[in-house]
Amino acid sequence: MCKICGCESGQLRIEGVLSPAHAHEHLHAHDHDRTHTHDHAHDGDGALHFGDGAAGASVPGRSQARLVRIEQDILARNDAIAAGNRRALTAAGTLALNLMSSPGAGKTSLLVATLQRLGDMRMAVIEGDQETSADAERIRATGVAAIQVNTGKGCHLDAQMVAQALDHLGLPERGLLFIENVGNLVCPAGFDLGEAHKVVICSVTEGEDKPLKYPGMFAIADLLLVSKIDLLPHLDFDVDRLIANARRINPGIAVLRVSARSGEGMARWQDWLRSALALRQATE
Ligand SMILES: Nc1nc2c(ncn2[C@@H]2O[C@H](COP(=O)(O)OP(=O)(O)OP(=O)(O)O)[C@@H](O)[C@H]2O)c(=O)[nH]1
Ligand SMILES: [Mg+2]
Repeated sequence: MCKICGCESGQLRIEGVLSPAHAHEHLHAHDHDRTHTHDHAHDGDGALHFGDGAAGASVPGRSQARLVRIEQDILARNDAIAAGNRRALTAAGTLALNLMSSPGAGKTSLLVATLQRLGDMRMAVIEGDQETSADAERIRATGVAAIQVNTGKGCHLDAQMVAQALDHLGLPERGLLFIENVGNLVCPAGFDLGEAHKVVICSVTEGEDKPLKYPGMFAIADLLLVSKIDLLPHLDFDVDRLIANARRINPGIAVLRVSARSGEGMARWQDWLRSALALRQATE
């Protein structure tokens, strides 16, 4: 059970080249100061299966006060692990971005187009979805390393999942780490992963009102990518109204308009990424 949003978090699976079936619980103490606990089982097909771990089992019937305390504990624990991730990423000079959107807004398509254009940079991708490795396979087809995290019934990535994924993926030193969160405009906003920037992607087919209806996501994002702008000639969508609504929630949010399909806006997005990475390295 996800204590924050009430969705069920079932078995977590992180793919990779792993040892045969066994299950254990352990504490990782990393030399780069990331420390976390988890329980997981490696299965025969190389996938890594995780139990509820930090979240624990569901607690139906407990008092509201206790639920609030559990939520606070989970978020505090998540924040501590996220801080460890952030320290490791900073030490490696890696710029990590947490890409969030509703399902199908174009996160993976945008990533594929981005990776193809930034071939000179060190990059890696963590893909979050409830099921399938389809998005990680799309990323790997570009030649960039990717690992798929399947959250089962869970609706968001958390910091521990990212820490564990990085154990298998490795950090792209002095490069870019893209984390594609589970498609969901609500719950991913609540979980710090240790990223440098949160990026919200909103496609032009979703309606200009999304920032007002889902303010939490737009409030915490540093950058709004308005995606699929090649479709605008076929729609009534008013991009300026979307941006005005986003800035009612978050006056400082940066905005870029992009199309993975036509390539429009991709140069500015690449510039934004290169500048953010340069800034990160200048402040190391
Ligand atoms: N016209 C147009 N279609 C796009 C664009 N980007 C993505 N799509 C289409 O939108 C659909 C969803 O794209 P994905 O990239 O899989 O979206 P996603 O956000 O990664 O989806 P989830 O991971 O399932 O949440 C696909 O049919 C894409 O072909 C774009 O720039 N223009
Ligand atoms: Mg995707």
